[in-house]
Amino acid sequence: MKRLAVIAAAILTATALSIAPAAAHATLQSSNPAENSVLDAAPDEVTLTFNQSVQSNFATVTVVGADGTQWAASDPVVDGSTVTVDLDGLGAAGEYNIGYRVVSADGHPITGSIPFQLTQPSPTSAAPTAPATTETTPTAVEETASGFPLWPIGAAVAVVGAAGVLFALRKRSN
Ligand SMILES: [Cu+2]
Repeated sequence: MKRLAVIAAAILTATALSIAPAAAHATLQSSNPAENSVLDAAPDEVTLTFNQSVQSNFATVTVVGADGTQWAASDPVVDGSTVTVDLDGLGAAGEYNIGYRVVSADGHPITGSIPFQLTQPSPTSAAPTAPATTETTPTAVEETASGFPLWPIGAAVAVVGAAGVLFALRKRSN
């Protein structure tokens, strides 16, 4: 009877060990932005947190807008159980989707998607954010509100003025 108990224990242990790897692959625990979250500004980065370390290679993370534009601004960085990708702003307000594929420590690929919403259009760093400088002043001077260019009038005034000066100088030298 004692031998039977030992065999039974051995079988149970073997069964438990053979099941364990199948249950051991990583699963997504949380993310930032969170699934179905509603944001009024683009985050600086997207972070995915798994319940265990994932392999540092083979990770892909995409951040895609409703029009298919890709917004991830870096390769994913794997640090143990977290995977991070930079964002350089987002686009129009609307639906976005974080897609990920990582390989867990047991070799199984883990894929998923995390939708979230942006309520305000996001300026990217490529958009001009600097305050207006004197560079924009000539445009403001040369054009009326309707966009009619005033520079020909300015040029005509300058030509007439120069002619007047030349005439005056010539008259004085005579
Ligand atoms: Cu697995």
